Amino acid sequence: MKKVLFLLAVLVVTAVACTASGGDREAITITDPWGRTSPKVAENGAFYMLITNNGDSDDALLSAASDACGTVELHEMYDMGEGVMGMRPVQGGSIPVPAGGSAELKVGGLHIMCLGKQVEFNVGTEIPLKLTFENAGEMDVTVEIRES
Ligand SMILES: [Cu+2]
Repeated sequence: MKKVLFLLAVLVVTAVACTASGGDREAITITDPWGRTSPKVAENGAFYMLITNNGDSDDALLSAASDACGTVELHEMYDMGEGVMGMRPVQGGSIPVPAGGSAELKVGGLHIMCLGKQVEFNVGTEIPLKLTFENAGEMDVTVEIRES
């Protein structure tokens, strides 16, 4: 019995070591990826999430892709003047995620734009989304569609 426990302990330590030595890939964590419901007639939708960088080097979200969208763009909201808000592709083409910091994609701010929706965005719909980071590489997340 003691030997079995020892083996288990070794396995656990090995698993933890592997996770920790993965370099920048594990430095990025995605929290609560979600999007709002929208009817079929709405051509576009937006995705929101918190991107956290626990690593030692700056990273940036370069692009995103999904089979549920014709095209995916990284957008920001901006003041078009006279209190009217518009949106446009982010300046510089990427969203910076500084080392030890985060980027918050939220309603009224930065967002991932799904242009040419291929599916209905209903409550509970799960949208597969591939994120590409400068350092962390590609990450697959599932966006949950809900009311807010
Ligand atoms: Cu947009």
